[in-house]
Amino acid sequence: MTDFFKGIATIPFEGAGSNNPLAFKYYNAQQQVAGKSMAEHLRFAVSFWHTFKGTGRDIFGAEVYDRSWDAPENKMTRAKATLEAAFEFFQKLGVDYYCFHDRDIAPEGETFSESCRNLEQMVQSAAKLQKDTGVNLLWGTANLFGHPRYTHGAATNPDAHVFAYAAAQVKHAIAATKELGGENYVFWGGREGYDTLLNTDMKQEQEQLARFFHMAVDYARTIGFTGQFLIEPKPMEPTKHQYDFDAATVLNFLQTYHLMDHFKLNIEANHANLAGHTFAHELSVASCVGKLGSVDVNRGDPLLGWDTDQFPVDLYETTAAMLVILNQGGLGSGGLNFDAKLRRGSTDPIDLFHAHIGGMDAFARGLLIARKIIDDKVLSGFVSNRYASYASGVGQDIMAGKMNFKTLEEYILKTGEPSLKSGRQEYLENIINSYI
Ligand code: XLS
Ligand code: NI
Ligand code: NI
Repeated sequence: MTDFFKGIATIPFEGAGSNNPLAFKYYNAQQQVAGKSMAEHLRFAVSFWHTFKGTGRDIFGAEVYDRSWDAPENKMTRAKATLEAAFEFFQKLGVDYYCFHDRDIAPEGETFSESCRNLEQMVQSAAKLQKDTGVNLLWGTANLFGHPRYTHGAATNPDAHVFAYAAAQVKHAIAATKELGGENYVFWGGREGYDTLLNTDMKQEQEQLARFFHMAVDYARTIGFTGQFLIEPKPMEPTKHQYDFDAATVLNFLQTYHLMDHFKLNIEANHANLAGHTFAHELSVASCVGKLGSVDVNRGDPLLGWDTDQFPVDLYETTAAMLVILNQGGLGSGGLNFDAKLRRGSTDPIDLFHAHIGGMDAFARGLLIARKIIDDKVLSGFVSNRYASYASGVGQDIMAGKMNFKTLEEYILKTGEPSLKSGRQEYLENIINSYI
């Protein structure tokens, strides 16, 4: 193994009593929880962009991190070193998956062809590292937002030439994902949105986006890529209004443009909050209709209105998320991807370990707590009781389509006023507290 993370060994599980900061207190990969190992339940992935390409740069200031893998002058040598550092990190942390954008692992070239050659070369290196380590690709995606050509969007660009460029780029990104055995391919809307309606034809742009997705589905079929396509909703940033605003918006888009069969959703915690929703709400909207495919785990800051992408630590949040995930029987080919970055002031490579260990422990605890809540039927018992009136009598007839407004009026004339029953929110909150 390489030695980019000097002095850091493989992170062991030591249990809740340990005070070793470089050990898991709750995440025990092999521990069985309801018939599956924790690793199988959680399917953690590390995001290449934040963890290995993050520099600490923000809108007010320059790069702050000094990373040994980022030192080589030559772009491709630097890309190779970064990839090796990444696989050293995955192994030491003990995760089974990672995620990348095409331009994270391979630098943009002078020409389109050179960019493709760079990507192909890095895919070869990644394939070898995957084989040597057993770490796999959870999902691949294309960076359709960083380069100036995408200033006005990629698929939603008013210039068809840019649409074509994006299509050509995604063709290679899907092929790269297939080559590396990626289990999913993600579309996050990047710059697919608008800043002002004064220069924007919203209907035209959404039709372009739909065309783009159909082409992706068709291309995947021609090369035999069988991974799951995912769309990642986000309401704003970088554009003022993104077309993939939230889960409900994306589901409606998929329905409108006949794409429902081909896509699921990748829900991100911080994006949910930016849309004015809780993380659990967005997970539930997707899960309700069988469309929760994967999750980007992170957290925002209630005092900051942007995508701060902090590591998850809140047990109420991880528990609520794991309740949704367990109740739908797991994430299938999806996983929990740490789309999260260090704070600018957390400057050292060791901080990357602290951050991921904390996030993994927070989700391991969420898993254990949610499992117990489900086993004890504390919520499900209450909820099914709350809807019990639909299991028999008039409620059953309503759901079976046997009633109409006229017959229900007759029912009311006979039975009169319904009785008001408490929703017991505080009582339920106290129960959740007692499990955490
Ligand atoms: C940005 C998104 C991005 C996607 C991948 O806010 O979260 O990181 O996950 O393109
Ligand atoms: Ni994000
Ligand atoms: Ni994301």
